[in-house]
Amino acid sequence: MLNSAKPTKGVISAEPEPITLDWPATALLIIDMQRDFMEPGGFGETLGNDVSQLARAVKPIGTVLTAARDTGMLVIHTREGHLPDLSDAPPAKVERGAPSLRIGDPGPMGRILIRGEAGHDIIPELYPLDSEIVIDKPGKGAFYATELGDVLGKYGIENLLVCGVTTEVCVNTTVREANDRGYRCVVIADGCASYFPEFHEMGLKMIKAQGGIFGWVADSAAVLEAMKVSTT
Ligand code: C5J
Repeated sequence: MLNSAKPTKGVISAEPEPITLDWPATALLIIDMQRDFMEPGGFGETLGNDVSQLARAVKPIGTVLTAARDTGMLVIHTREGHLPDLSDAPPAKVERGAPSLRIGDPGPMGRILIRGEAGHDIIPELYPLDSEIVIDKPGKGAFYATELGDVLGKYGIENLLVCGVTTEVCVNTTVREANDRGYRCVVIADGCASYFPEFHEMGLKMIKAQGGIFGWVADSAAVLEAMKVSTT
């Protein structure tokens, strides 16, 4: 093609500093926007959390997801959960604490945090298209015991726009894993949320501190702006 109208690069106004991304080498990675974390009766609530704290991330993620779909960016969704026989769930995880229901117990949305159950599914507002990739992960990090690294390699991805829940748990763990593997991670601040607002703030600060020790942090508006006005 002689003159593609599609911008290939964009500068995101991020912290600790702006970052230029090559769009064909960038994927949107949406972490664990599952009913089990977002809705009453799921895993998050069994741990004693106020799940309404997470709702604020849905709209910003939706705007970036729409832009990613419009521009043909690779979109990857993750889901935390376990096989029905719990063979991939370490006892140290299942037996921990004193939740109202444990992983694998029957709950109002099916068995808690089990693949294939209603609670394990992604919320309707952000439901993956058939063409999008869904990575099932047994851990907090999206690279541990998954095919994510292979998928990113296959598509030539070097940069990740990361959002989802929760900021300090699965988002942070995944960003740390990705950073060690050489990916540039831009975390979408308002596209992440925590049951603990102070952990959300600190989780973002930990990523962007020390010159961006784990990555960059930007609002969804800055990401959208870069996708729109990027240089060719
Ligand atoms: C948690 C997650 N919080 N997706 N999982 O257990 O952050």
